[in-house]
Amino acid sequence: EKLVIASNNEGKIREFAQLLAPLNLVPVPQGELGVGEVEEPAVTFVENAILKARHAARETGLPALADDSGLAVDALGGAPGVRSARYAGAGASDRDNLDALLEAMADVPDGQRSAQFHCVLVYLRHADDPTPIICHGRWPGTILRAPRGEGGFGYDPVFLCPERNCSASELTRDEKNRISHRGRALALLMEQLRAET
Ligand code: ITT
Repeated sequence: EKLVIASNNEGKIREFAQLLAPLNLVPVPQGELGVGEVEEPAVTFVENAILKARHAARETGLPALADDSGLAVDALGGAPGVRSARYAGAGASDRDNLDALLEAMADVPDGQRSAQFHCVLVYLRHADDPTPIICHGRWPGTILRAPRGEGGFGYDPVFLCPERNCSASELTRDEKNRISHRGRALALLMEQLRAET
């Protein structure tokens, strides 16, 4: 069965392709189906993910999976949070956002640089599904003082992953998927979907 992935973020789409490969579902990025972006005006990951999933399901007539995610830094009161994709302004690149974060944290001492990645996944069986499946994955770590590694996307180069004591960019895609916020949220979603069938 086809499943539309309600995202235009190539990093996320790559991770979903790998995470969903063993399943019966055929994930199709919304861009391939002509679905455009939607505003993400909300203050919660949950609301934004519902908006994205509903838009994609409505446009395609397919079940939809949306991911709203971000990095919450404790020393910054939870910023960039839901604004992670546009921390350095609308249309900012991953690199711009990461530089803005390092600058905002320049004076934050070691020992106070804790942060969490969050991923909220919303699965809609159809556009008007009254009971979406909503799953939340969390990944705690520490913000580095300079980028390390080439892999991943977004803030991965500055996120020190405590499980391996390396940056998220230095993990292989499989390793990251096993422990990340996205991997955890998707494992929870799969449990729920299995319980339904
Ligand atoms: P879509 O809405 O099209 O899915 P987006 O990039 O706008 O793409 P979000 O609003 O959910 O998505 O923003 C998430 C941002 O959080 C993303 O752009 C990254 O900067 C960051 N992020 C999320 N997951 C991440 C991960 O696994 N590694 C590094 N950064 C991540």
